[in-house]
Amino acid sequence: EIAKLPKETLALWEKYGADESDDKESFQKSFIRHVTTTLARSIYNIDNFSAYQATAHSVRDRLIKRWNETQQTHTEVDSKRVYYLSLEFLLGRSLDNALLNLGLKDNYGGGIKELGFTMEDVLEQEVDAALGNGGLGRLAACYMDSLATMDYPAWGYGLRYTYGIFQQRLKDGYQIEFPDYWLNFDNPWELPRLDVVVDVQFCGSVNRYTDEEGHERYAWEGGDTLQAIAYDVPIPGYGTKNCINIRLWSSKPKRQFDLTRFNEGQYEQAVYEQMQAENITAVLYPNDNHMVGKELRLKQQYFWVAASLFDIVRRFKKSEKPWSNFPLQVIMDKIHTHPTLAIVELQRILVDLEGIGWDEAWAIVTQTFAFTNHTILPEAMERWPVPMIQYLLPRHMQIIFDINLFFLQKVEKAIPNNRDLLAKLSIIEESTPQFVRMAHLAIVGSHRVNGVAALHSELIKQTIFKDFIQFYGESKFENKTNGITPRRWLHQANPKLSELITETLGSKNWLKNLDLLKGLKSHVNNKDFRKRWVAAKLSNKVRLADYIQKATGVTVNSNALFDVQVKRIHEYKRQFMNILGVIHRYNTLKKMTSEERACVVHRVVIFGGKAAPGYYIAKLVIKLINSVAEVVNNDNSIEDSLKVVFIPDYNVSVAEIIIPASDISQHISTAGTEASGTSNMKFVLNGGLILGTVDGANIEICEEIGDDNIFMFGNLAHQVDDLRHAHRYRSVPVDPSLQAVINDIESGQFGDSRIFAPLINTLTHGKDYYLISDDFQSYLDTQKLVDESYKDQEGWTTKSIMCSAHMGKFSSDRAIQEYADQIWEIKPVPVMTKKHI
Ligand code: GLG
Repeated sequence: EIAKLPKETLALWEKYGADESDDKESFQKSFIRHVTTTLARSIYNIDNFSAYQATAHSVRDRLIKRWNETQQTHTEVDSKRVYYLSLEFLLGRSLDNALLNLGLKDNYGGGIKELGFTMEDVLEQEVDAALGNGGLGRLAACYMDSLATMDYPAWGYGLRYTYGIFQQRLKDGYQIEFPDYWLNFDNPWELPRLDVVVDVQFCGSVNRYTDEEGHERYAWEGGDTLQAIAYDVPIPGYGTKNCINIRLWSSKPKRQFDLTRFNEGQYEQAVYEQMQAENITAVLYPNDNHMVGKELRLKQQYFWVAASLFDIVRRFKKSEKPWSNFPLQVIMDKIHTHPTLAIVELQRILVDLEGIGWDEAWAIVTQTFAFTNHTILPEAMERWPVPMIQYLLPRHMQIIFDINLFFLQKVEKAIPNNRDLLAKLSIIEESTPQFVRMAHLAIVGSHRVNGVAALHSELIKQTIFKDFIQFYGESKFENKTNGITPRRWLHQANPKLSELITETLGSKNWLKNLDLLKGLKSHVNNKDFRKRWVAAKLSNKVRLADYIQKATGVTVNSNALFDVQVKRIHEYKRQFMNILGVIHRYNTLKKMTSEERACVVHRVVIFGGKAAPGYYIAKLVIKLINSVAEVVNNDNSIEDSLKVVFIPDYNVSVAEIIIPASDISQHISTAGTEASGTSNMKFVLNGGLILGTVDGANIEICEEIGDDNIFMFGNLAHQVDDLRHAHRYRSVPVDPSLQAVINDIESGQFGDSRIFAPLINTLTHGKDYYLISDDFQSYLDTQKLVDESYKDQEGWTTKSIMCSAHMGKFSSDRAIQEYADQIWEIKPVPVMTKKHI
């Protein structure tokens, strides 16, 4: 119960609740206070890690104040909030980001130095919060940064996995996985809200009854109940007092112990139940763009949406507005199909618990949800077996059947006598067993659907969602091109370049309005500016070379062209094509004379990325890269003209080192397969050029920076079907250069060729689904162009500057602004006053 404090205490609250200031001395005081009281250490007993913890706690104190003020303001204003439902938030490290966003970096940096530490060492101590697989999770993190920076009343909802994405190590060139127990030490970036607890029910049965007014109602009864506990993660905006919240749920058993069983001597059984409950949020599924049909995953999804919706509904009910206002107060963006059960859960809350009629409830539900689709790959489309849902969520299954029935009735009415269309649109796939098509449910239950890049948003209308256009028309479907936050991906990751840009443009305003980068164009011929631009890149390359040395033991030359491909390992992303190209390059270099070799551009080819633990072919690609690296790096005959490295355990903080150091990065997915890509944006923003296919956001990047500043190649999306058809039904000869590379591998040049047979097989007997052979020659030709361009260092520098200068569009601020204005219909709520209590 909330205490009713006498008015006289107010003065005390105001006096003592005043902000600690942000100057150097205040930081030092709070640092020492946290060392002695929070950590129970002393000047004689403090290492870099404790220094990190004390610094983090000092920042946390300030964060929490802002967070509190923001929440109070949002409650007072009570305007429409957006809820970003994402199973993944790939935040990476928080300390540096918080220091920069709160404007504390200089004072804290100076302060910590005087205390005997360096900020660099301290920052290095932090473990990444890696609650995501790749692009989807990192996008969520960038969007939260923009939402906070732009003062939007927004919440993120996700799961607090005990184990984030696995740690990748290499053994004999193979990937091996280690658990990422990131909560080993206390996590200063979360606030455990042990008072915010939600019961979540599973299994049980549905009983029909008639209520007092004679209406037929359904009650979901029995089964198991678990508890969701909230952990809040404050997300500070840049240059604003606003600090928003990501609420992550952790699972816990409702009863600590089954006492009867315990008394009966069944101790293990009693503990087992506890373990089961804790299991739900134990681990992030390590699959990217691939669905796994595990029951535990479905349980995670329901656990998360049930707890989140309970919370959201509770917040709405506080305002005592009528239910019809719900969509005016709440918009939920479903990130991919993962939270689709939220549609069903909200309908259940409204109909079963609140007693609202079906149609009225359904109108509220559809107005409340928007759906962002992040992939077109069929293997990523979620489908859940009907019997599994029926068992875990019996009432939800009934509701899904009803939603489907009413939807198909509408279709039948609008387009009569088209059974084929009904079957195609149905939420239920009539197989044995039946399946629920989550994407269909997501479309039917949302008022808006969008893709994440122009091409992707077009393709979903032409392929996976084609049949829905017949019924809904085009207007329900639209595009919102992804974006990235310039605060983390330039300002934080590339301080030298950021400083140069700020100096050149005369202010830091570009960090909040990325279009201002255009101002760099008028400096492109300024000698001093160009010199500093090149120097920044070189120092980033030296920093990466040091990292590579430490992480892999390979020495690379910072003056060579750094050629990077870092992202999840996936056949559609074609790291395989890259390494096949490397083999081609290597054997070409070997055939050259020393004089000839003296004229070629030296290259360091850098790979990084994790493969899903069960993805055999992707793991074999890693092995091939490492086997090639082993041979190439130890071959003195090519005189350092080529080095190949695989950087292990690619994650957000490693990306922050790699991206600013790239000369060229590869985004070479088979056309039409990469929904957007976001690392492409990060590289170009940092003045790195890209070599890419006509796919995802590459296309829009090209439009912005101009085709002189990008290397594009390969077949186009609309050609892919025909090419695949040709591979399937005619025997298409393998491209001759590719065949030569295959022969090299098969000759044993890179070790036992039998190891790589399954990989080669995907090209030869396996119908080359990702069209490596079709694109190979144009890939090699374009690589040659890259080399030629790089020889002209002045020309390259101009391109590099022009690249950054034209990247304004790809700020996540632009993306968020579009979502806010066009889909979510929300307005900023800035925290104006300085409150302390
Ligand atoms: C997806 C896609 C990426 C996309 C990202 C964010 O594969 O192309 O950039 O989401 O929208 N599943 C993903 O990671």
